[in-house]
Amino acid sequence: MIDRRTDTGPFDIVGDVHGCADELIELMGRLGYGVEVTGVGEARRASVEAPKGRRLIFVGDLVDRGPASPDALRIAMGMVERGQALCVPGNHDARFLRWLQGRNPKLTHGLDLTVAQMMLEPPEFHADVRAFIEALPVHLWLDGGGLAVAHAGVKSEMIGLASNDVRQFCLYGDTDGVDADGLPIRYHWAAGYRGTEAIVYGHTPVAEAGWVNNTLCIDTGCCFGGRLTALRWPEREIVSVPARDGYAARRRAFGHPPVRPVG
Ligand SMILES: [Mn+2]
Repeated sequence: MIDRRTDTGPFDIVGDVHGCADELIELMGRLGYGVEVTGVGEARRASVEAPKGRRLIFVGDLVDRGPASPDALRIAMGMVERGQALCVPGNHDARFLRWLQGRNPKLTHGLDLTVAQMMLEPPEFHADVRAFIEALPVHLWLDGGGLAVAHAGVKSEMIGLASNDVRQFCLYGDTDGVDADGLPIRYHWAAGYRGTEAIVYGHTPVAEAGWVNNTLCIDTGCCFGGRLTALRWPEREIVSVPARDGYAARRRAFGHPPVRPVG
């Protein structure tokens, strides 16, 4: 469900986890959540005790690049199931879903690692993950309409809608073809944002989470050796923990992409 305007939170919105389960557990601890992941194989479970009244929101990209995508999924899935969290899909989750559906996406950009980790997991877990990602809303509209959460961002006029165009923007942001290295050319949609809704998103690793026109990117590149960051809402307090390792090589420098050329 995209339209959750009647849900006023408070929320703790967490950036791109990318399989960094240890850092997620540490960050959640800083936010007041107690997390325990125990058991092996089919018996492996994540249990979470949330601070009273608060819920987590994941901005997506739970998987790829990091060392423990199945545990990151386990924590998020269990919390969503118990009503402790909301979650939107990231582009990496969408590509991983294609693999779960047997559609053979290229095993690039860290999906190779996720697949290797998933091969050690039982078939029931594969089915649960597939159903989980398939059911995620493309973005969330919250807190009286004053807050939207989307993986790569969302335009003001798209909020509350779920067309293909909206879905594409929420997963990939403002893009236009690919560059010489085969990476999508991205533009800084937030630079032109004039909406009244605060938009919290991830997708683009930045060195520091900072507000731009009522938008906040909270992907601080944990899987690349940066930090895992959360925004407490409505307090607007930023909390982050450092990565314990550089799990993946950066292919571009941290920071917002260029503004789309006019014309
Ligand atoms: Mn990402």
